[in-house]
Amino acid sequence: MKNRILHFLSIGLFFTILFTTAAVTKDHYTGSFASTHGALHVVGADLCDQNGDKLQLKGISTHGLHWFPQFVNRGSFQYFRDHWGANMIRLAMYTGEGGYLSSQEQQNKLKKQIQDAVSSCTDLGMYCIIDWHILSDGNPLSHVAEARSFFAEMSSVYKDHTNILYEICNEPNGNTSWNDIKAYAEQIIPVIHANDPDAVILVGTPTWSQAVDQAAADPIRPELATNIMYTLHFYAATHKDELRSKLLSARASGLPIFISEFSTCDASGNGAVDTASANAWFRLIKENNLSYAGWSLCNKNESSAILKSSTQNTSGNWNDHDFSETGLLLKSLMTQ
Ligand code: IDC
Repeated sequence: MKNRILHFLSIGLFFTILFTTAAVTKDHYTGSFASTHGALHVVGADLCDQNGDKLQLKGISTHGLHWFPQFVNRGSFQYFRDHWGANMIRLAMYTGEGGYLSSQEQQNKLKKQIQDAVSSCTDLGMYCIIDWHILSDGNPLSHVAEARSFFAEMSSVYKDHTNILYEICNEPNGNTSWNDIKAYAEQIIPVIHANDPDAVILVGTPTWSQAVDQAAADPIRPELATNIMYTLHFYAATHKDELRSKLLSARASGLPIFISEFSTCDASGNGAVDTASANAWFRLIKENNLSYAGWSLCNKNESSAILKSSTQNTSGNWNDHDFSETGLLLKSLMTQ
């Protein structure tokens, strides 16, 4: 009898050791950044982790998911995590320009891409922004019904994920006023928070997400504003001291700001890289512990492309010489 008990105990011990070892191996393999930091919260003007400690998300933005899907894969994300210290990927899903709103088939394709990219991020222990990338459709109210159903679906699928952030309108532009954006956000925020009450939501601001002063003067009403941040985007060769001051005063007034897109060249995504202005932005980002995503993960022949146009590998088997000037500047920001 005693021998049989000992026998069972040793089998038990064997399996405990086996499973513990497997768990440790898997944890190491997948990375544990996002599970260690867990659900994010906005406290005052800062992004904080589940323990209330300030957290900076540092990431790469994809180019349009429908234009450069080949770079949106696990190996590529892992490269940025392992070599540049990225802890987040932003998935730019254009709504116009042949993107999500163009056909049912395109919607299905893009949703499948998001699903795959989210599971890669989750496996890699990275945070992930799902970006409703309005651009030529300048006013988010023009497709509010489609946005509602998209975010209802996403937040229901990902309600148990703590690594997803929702960016509800990339860059409102044209005649879109802050009131329009607020009217839109006040419809979309409750849809997401109904499924996932703590989700962090990024709200665009007027003039291609630059007018954070307007948001600071008239923020989203407090009962809806839990875990809301406001986006500021910059292109270093176009946007300089004036926008930097705008950011600093909005932040000083308590507005939580997230730089969900930026690059080093001009606002067309092309033209000369402005290293001096980029470095001035990087100092500001560092001093204020701001979260950011660099535009963009592709090898298009334009200066904002992170990879050189001659780089053919798409799956993260890269070296420094595969990256453009923008790519290497972004690396310097992430690794400094
Ligand atoms: C640009 C891409 C470019 C593409 C164009 C489509 O870099 O390859 O042809 O969109 O209109 C933004 C936008 C972002 C732009 C980028 C550069 O969020 O979609 O990407 N930019 O123009 N805001 C400021 C600059």
